[in-house]
Amino acid sequence: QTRVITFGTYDLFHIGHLNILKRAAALGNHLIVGVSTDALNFSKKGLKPVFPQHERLAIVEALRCVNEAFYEESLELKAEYIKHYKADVLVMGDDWAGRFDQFKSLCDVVYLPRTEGISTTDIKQGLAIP
Ligand code: C2G
Repeated sequence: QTRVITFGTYDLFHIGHLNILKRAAALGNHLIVGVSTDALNFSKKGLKPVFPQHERLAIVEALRCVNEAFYEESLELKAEYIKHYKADVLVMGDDWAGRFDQFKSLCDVVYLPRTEGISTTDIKQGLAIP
């Protein structure tokens, strides 16, 4: 049993989100996803996601490649989440490359390349959502 954990906001869920979750799932046999809360996003970016946390969580946990999903309440709790969910591998997109190396004492840390040409920010700009 290899348990994989990853984190994200997954706002305006798009193909880049699906790609990284499928690739994360393929690194083990149980995928756990921390979905950041509206409050965490607001504190991080000063912006509320377009979709509220219960909808973002519902979409992520309904995916066939996802076994469990939970709310990521704070960036400071990563070690706690890794231990609580007994994760063997932490996966993040390479926009975070190097930023989670401190967890290498707890689990493997893998950065996967992002999907080119799509982002929540671009989608919002294309739709003229502020
Ligand atoms: N992603 C990707 N390709 C894209 C867009 C996003 O592979 N074109 C990946 C990101 O690298 C990340 C995941 O999808 O691993 C979720 O992306 P976001 O929702 O933007 O998550 P973020 O706001 O970076 O939150 O604790 C860490 C944070 O919660 C991460």
